[in-house]
Amino acid sequence: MGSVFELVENWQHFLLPYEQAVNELKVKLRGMRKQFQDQARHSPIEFVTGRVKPVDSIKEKMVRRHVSEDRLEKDMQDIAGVRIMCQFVEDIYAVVDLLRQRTDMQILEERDYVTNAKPSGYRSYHIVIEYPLQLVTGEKKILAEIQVRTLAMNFWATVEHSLNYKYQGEFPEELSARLQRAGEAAFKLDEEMSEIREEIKEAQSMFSYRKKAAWESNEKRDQENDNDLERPDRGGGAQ
Ligand code: 0O2
Ligand code: 0O2
Repeated sequence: MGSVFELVENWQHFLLPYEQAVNELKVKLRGMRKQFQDQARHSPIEFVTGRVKPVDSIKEKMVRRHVSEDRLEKDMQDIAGVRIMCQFVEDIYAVVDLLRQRTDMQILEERDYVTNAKPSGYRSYHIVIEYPLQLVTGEKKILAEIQVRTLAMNFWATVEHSLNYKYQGEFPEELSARLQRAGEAAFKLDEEMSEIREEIKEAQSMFSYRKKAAWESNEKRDQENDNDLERPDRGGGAQ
């Protein structure tokens, strides 16, 4: 087995397929949102982000999890990571169902930290997929992790992640208890929002219908103006 430092020389080469996978997945998942919007339906996907794990984080996790270089592709499931943010807890499960139906990826594992929060207070739904990439050298299947969470869960996780960075995971007890309470409060907010979600969804679909109608009428007006300018008696047409 080569050392981590031998692999470092080739990080760029090693990570290239992961970059492609993250980009492709972002396009596909954002496309799902567009399709819902196009049909003036509530989208269970609010927004999508993604990243390739930074090399330093990969190296740190290799040491912490005793992952050898030759097992890296198989044992580190989140080198390619995509995150889907949703408005409501119910949307998380709708997204998971949509992902289960796809034929361009295969779900290998699911971890429901939405119902079963981690001891830290962390909530999210994790899915590990095998994703086939078309490379010039042929097909290559790689692992990727999709995290699905509400906006409130994302807010909590983002803040906790920064604090974790500051304290290197060694939180003072008081802070840790506060974070757990904040996690519970965020989940309470999600539950409250779920209670009124039908009303919110109805309002949003009225709003998006009006936006679409206004956009279409602007398009039509622009088209008519363009046609007018093309007419010779209006100074347009071939000169
Ligand atoms: P740090 O240190 O985490 O702040 P776009 O142009 O919108 O297509 P872009 O600008 O490349 O995409 O970034 P995007 O998709 O908005 O997401 C980048 C940031 O989101 C990363 O920040 C991560 O924090 C976070 N992120 C998104 N998805 C994941 C994921 O699946 N797992 C993890 N761990 N983080 C994710 P940085 O740049 O890495 O910096
Ligand atoms: P990053 O790129 O900094 O986000 P492990 O990684 O060993 O903890 P495992 O089994 O590989 O665990 O995967 P798990 O627990 O399903 O998911 C790990 C990822 O979930 C983390 O990635 C975080 O993105 C997120 N996560 C899990 N627990 C917490 C938590 O308590 N707080 C926050 N903010 N995020 C959490 P990494 O490896 O930390 O990398």
